[in-house]
Amino acid sequence: MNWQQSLTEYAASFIEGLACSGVKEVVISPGSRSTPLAMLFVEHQDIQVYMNIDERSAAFFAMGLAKASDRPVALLCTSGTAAANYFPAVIEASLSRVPLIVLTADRPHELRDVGAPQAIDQLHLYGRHVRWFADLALPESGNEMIKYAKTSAVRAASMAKGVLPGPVHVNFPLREPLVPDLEQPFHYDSNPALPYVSEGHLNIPFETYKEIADQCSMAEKGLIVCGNIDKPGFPEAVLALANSLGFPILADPLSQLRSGSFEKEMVIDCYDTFLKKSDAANEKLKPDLVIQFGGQPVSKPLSLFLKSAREAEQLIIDGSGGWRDPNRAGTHMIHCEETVFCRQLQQLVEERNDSSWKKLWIDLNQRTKNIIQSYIQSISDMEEGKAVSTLCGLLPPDSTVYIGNSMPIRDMDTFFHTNENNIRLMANRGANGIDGVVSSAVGAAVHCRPLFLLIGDLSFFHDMNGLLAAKLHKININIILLNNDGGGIFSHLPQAEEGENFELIFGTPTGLNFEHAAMMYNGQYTKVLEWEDFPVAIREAAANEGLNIIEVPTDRTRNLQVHRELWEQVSREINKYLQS
Ligand code: TPP
Repeated sequence: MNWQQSLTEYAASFIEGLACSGVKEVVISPGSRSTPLAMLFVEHQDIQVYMNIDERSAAFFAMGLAKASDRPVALLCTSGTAAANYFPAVIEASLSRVPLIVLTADRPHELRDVGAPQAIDQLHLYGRHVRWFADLALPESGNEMIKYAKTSAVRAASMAKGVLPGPVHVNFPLREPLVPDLEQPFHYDSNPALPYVSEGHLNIPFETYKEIADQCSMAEKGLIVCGNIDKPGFPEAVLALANSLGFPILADPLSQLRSGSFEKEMVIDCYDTFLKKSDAANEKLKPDLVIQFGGQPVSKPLSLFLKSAREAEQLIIDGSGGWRDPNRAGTHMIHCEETVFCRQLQQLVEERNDSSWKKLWIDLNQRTKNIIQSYIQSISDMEEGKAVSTLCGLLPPDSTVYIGNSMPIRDMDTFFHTNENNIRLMANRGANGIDGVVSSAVGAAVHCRPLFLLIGDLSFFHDMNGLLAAKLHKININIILLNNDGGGIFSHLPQAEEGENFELIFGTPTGLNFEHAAMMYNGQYTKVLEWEDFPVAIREAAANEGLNIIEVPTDRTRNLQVHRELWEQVSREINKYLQS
């Protein structure tokens, strides 16, 4: 067997190992050192290739694909700083538990650390942000090496989608010549056989369920808190548990509990607003038992509320065995798959009928929702809260909304209320970066249609390169660009009072004309200047193919004023109600 055949057999075996482990997509950035892998990926019938020139965007795009499909996605780049550009997305994927298989081509060992071109130290490049790292052997022929290549791929995929899903890094040293033999490259695939990986989930002993059921029966003021969690079957399971226990569910927008055809009586969706400004509510609503699922909720008032509930038992359920307790208020860490936990516990708990506790939460929630909705209706000028609230009412059934960080995710928390429309919400809430949001959403849009991206202007600017994937791969995406010309969130922070350098350091207006960006990427562009044009723009965008950008210009000072007025009104009316 000549060198070219050995190289081909080895690299093809690795790719075959990925395909057999359920990898269906790879995002490749161009380069020379990665040649054999790139050329062979394109040859594989079961793997869809997406080219993406900018590695930073490529990695977020891959993360969006993986998040939306719940399958591991592979990434491939050349050696050098290309690999370093994956870093922000690797961090986000690690924290938000998204399976990525990062393949970085590298120089062979004799060309490392000797001043060779495009050679950086790629070993353990992503540090502790990956679940597994391997520096593969150089391609070689022979059954042992083929088995090694295939097994490494199977292992990489299994680590990526394991109990704690996340990114893995496989560094692939390759020696020239790099061009593979494309005559039937995958004819080696049957021999040797692949190892089979059996996967399971975390569970707890029956006695522990019994103890928890007893705790729940004794609790008079129980609550369930659901943060970011997107697992099929979980909404129904947790709602059934909440109904049996009579515990209201404080449901983050990313819990997927606010929208769907299930019964939502127990879902509380306005807690952020009434906990924010009402001491009386915080006092009256103190729980004695809290069961928490999912990532950290967006709402800061909720975190403070849970942090101050020092007397309460706080059970933190994590099916990936993590330690999700930033409030340091957890009294029990329970490593158990969330849906299994709800179903098993529900069988053991006593059914509880109506309680004044449950009524109080539902009542406060409904009153707050009424105030929010009538206040928003009274606004006539272009304002972000109104834009988000109106958008929520216009979304076609079964839409997905990818939500940018900063104010968009907070406004969704305030204005996205329970509905039947089966809307799926996604966001990059691992590291809460304003980077890579466009690319992530474009990646998710491959699997979710229609998809709306709700994003601020700085986050949009930060990842404008991400629009190229939409153009080149003809992906349908509708971007609602909330343009307040700068970072609106900073106006809500104490530094906003600190005078003349605020705009320079925090506001950071760019004055960009985003219509040009839309044109550059062949997108359709609409600027909404009157509310009556907004529904038309959304409807047209949802019906259009390709990239649609709807810009909503707003004013940061006015946005702040509207939010404050709304919170003051809720605070006044809720406090009055609680004192009556
Ligand atoms: N850089 C990264 C990569 N991530 C961050 N979270 C920040 C900086 C800090 N940051 C948080 S919000 C924000 C910045 C710079 C401003 C975002 O502005 P925009 O996207 O326009 O949203 P708005 O605040 O107006 O809602």
